[in-house]
This record gives sequence, C-alpha cells and structure tokens, in this order.
Amino acid sequence: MQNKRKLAKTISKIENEHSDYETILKNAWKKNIGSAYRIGITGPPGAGKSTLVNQLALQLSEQNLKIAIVSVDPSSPFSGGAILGDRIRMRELALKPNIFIRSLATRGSLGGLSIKTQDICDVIDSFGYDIILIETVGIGQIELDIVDASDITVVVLVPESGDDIQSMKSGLMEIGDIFVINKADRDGANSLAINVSSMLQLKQQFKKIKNYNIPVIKTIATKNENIDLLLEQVLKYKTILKNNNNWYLARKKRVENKINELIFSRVIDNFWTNERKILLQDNLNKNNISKNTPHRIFEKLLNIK
Ligand SMILES: Nc1nc2c(ncn2[C@@H]2O[C@H](COP(=O)(O)OP(=O)(O)O)[C@@H](O)[C@H]2O)c(=O)[nH]1
Ligand SMILES: [Mg+2]
Repeated sequence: MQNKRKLAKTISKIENEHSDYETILKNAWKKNIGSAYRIGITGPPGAGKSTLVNQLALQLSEQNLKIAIVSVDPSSPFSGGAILGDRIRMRELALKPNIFIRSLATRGSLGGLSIKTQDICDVIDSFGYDIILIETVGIGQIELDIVDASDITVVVLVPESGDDIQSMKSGLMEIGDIFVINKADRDGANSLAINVSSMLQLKQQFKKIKNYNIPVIKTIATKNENIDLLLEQVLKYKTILKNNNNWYLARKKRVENKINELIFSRVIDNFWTNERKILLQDNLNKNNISKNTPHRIFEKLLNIK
C-alpha cells in the first residue's frame, strides 16, 4: 500500500510537470525497465472499456501478477464519471494489494499526451508492475497517442448506431491488434463481428505482423463472458511480439521518441534567449508586422547571437 502511495505521488509529479520530472524518469530508466506489458484498450465512449479492464485486471490479479490500470478517459469510472455501481466495483479493485489504479487528466497539449503516458508507464514499470492496462476513449488523437505508448491495442466496439462504419472512418480499424465486440448480449453483435472480420480480411495491410490473424472476440463484460478468451489472446500476443522482434522494436521506438522529446524541449529552452524574445516582439509590433515574412523573422532569430 505504501508503495502504491509513493507511485501515486510520483505520477502526480509527472502529470503536473514538477521540476523533478526528468530526475524521476532518469531514476526509473536506471532500473532497467521494459518488462511490463503495456496493453492499450480503446473504443467509443460507453463501449464497456472500463468494465472490460476491470474484469481483465481481476483475472490477472489472480495469477499473482502486479497490475496497473491507467485511464485516459474523462468519462471513466476511474475518474469518478460513472454510475454508483461501477464506482463501487472500481473501489473494490483498488483495494487489492496488487492492483494500482490511476486516471490521467487529458488537459494540456494533446501532442504531449503520448510522451506523458509513456513516461507514466515507464515509472509504473520501474515499480515492478507486470501489466499496465491503458484505457482511452476513442477520440482521434488521444487513441493514436496511446498506440505509441502501448505494446498491443485492443479496440472495443459495440453493436450500436453503425459503430462499424464509424470506426472505419475514425481509423480504429488500422490500430487494432485485437478487436472486441462487447455487449454481445445485444442485437447486432453477430453481424458486427462478421463485418469487422471481413473488413480485416480485405485490409491485409493493417497487419503489423506477418501471418498473424487479428482476432475478433465477442464479450459480455458485465457478465464476465469470454473475458478469459480475450485474456488468452492478449497474452498470446505478447509471445508473438517477443518471437517477432516486435517487443524490441516497440521499445526502440519508445526510447527514440523519448530522446527526440528531450532534444526538442532542450533545444526550445535554449533557443528562446531574452534577446530573441525581444527581437521577435519587436518584429511583431504593429508597425513592423507587415514588413517581414515569418521566414525572414525566423532567419533573423537564427542569426542573432
Ligand atoms: N448490456 C451490456 N452492458 C454492458 C456490457 N459491458 C458494459 N456494459 C455497460 O455499459 C456501460 C458503459 O460501460 P463502461 O465500462 O463505463 O464503458 P466505457 O465508457 O467504454 O469505459 C455501463 O453501464 C456498463 O455496465 C455488456 O457486455 N453488456
Ligand atoms: Mg471508461
């Protein structure tokens, strides 16, 4: 429990961009992280992502694993946006010594979300967690950011209001390594599953791994139905990743992203000297703004010593 409290505090520091941010990460990386399996779960609001994550965490916790749940969803019960029953279930989950739950605010720059989520996962990893379940609401950039931060992406769809067509448009089809048709107790689950399967067959280019057939699994999260099947596929995918070198490639990409981000922030910080700030404002004042193109001002800024 003490450990969980310490982890929670550390994550808050990253979220709030505390001055210790980079020190925390330096220390985390020193612990040779990279063993936690990062599972992204995404899909439209109300699809049952939180319920699924809840069930997955429960099953995994029985396997004597340390599980972390990170929710990047403003409407998630983890962040208090749900009906009472769901909140109570979450609280029960959080009481288990080997389950850590955390919701992240989506405020701030969207572009920064993938790095921040990644950094937070790195810290969780350094605390010895085996599995990190990352729930994100499927709204464009956020879910794409999370793809970067995870090893596997599970896309959750439901048989409601033309979800299949919607997901084609929003790019969900491209990012899924496993598809879940949740609320299989509802009409239309079968036809949605068939539609998704045939779309996946047509779009072979979505496959990141050769000879891997993307599974489409029907679940009823509220009744814990087929969650074991989903879990089996999720765990199988980890073996596939490792056998195909993709485990390493995903890590390589994350390290690269992090280095690029460090370069970017460091270069920006060094660039904006007082002289340059003054020069910029001077060039942008009412009298001067039409005199120069942005490119010319950029050149001037570069050339100032
Ligand atoms: N009928 C039915 N309802 C479900 C199922 N899974 C989740 N729900 C309900 O759908 C609602 C939204 O679930 P939630 O997990 O919060 O969705 P999220 O927004 O994707 O995280 C909740 O009231 C759940 O109890 C399911 O398989 N069948
Ligand atoms: Mg949710």
